[in-house]
Amino acid sequence: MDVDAIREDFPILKKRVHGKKLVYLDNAATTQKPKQVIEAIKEFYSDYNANVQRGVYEISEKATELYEGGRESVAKFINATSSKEIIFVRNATEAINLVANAWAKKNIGKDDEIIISIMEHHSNFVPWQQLAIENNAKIKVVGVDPEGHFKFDEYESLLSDKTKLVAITHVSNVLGTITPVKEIVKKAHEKGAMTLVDGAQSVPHIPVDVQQIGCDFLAFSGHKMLAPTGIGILYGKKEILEKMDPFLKGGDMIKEVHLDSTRWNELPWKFEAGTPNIEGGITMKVAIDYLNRIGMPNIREHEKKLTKYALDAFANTKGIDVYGPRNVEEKGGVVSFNVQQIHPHDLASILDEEGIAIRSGHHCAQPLMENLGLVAASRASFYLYNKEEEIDILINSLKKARKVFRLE
Ligand code: C6P
Repeated sequence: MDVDAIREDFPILKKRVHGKKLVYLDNAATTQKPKQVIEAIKEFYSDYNANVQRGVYEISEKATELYEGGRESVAKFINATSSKEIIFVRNATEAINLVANAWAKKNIGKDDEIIISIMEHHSNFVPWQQLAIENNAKIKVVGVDPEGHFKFDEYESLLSDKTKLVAITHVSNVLGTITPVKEIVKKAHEKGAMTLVDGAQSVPHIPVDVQQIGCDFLAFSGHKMLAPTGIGILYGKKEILEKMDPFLKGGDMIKEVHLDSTRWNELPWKFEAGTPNIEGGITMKVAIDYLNRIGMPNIREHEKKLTKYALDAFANTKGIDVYGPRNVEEKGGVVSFNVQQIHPHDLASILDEEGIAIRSGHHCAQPLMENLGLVAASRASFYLYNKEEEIDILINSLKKARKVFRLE
């Protein structure tokens, strides 16, 4: 991978912050956009901006064709059997809420059980917690071991005939833990339970094949994989989506409307009420083409190298606690840490002065933070354009911060 050449495609990486070169290490929050994506957005608005699925005129037909091309490209990227299985939504959060409202509300009742893990992002936790409260169902939570691995034995012991849904993250946005989703799905299906995989932190970083995993639903966001904000994806197995009623109702999701009845549209449009994020759908293809040109296995290898480099560097720096697995085979490109005696928010401000962007806080995973006995943590997360020298800059700045706080 020619990282220097890749960096040339990302205009923002040339930016200076407080007079320093931007070191962007917050890729789990959102990724930067290559000029190919930025240009494609500009081209849409300059050349063929029109609504989709409606107009019988040239530019609307072009917009529709490219928007649907985006869907095809997503389907291929995750190896869905058909583009009918790809629903465009705003983000991973909306994708999960769609399943909660359009499937779970009807299918999960009193005393039924939903299994999640303690690592879930609030997006894959709050919808299930609230549904359980509304429908008198129960939430069962799989824990992690001291290194942050998913406790598979505990998961097996929680599964029962009452389990109706297993909703699990593929990669933790805090610990970086990669969960054994294929095995998790297999066990859930043996009990007749449905499965949802939160792929927000996996699809952008590791090759993901929904047929191989076998999950019923997969949720992820375009903005974490080079595409713009406001476009997300719900993958669902066709036979399941077909049985589900729509979540949002209005234009586009209908076939026929009469005063006293409505017939729903076919998949996938049944779930896409109203005017969608057209440039988002179109540029999903541009983003995916970019990732495919570099190659997802190469991106994964690159992130493994960076993560190992970061873990070794942290281990060789005084006064730093690191959370999550140490073996990069079991971990995505996410390293959460604390500098002892410095609050993560203070640290993030000091790093900002050095041009370094990291995230600090609870990372929208408060149950996990509580479980780890932490109020907050700092997090560096990597992508295809990051370099080892950026990790050196981070480590040097952490040392500087320790000096500022008179810890060295
Ligand atoms: N995590 C982070 O900094 P949205 O916001 O809908 O695009 O993605 C939600 C989401 C769901 N699951 C996981 C595992 C996630 O990490 C996220 C988003 C960002 O960690 C923003 S809080």
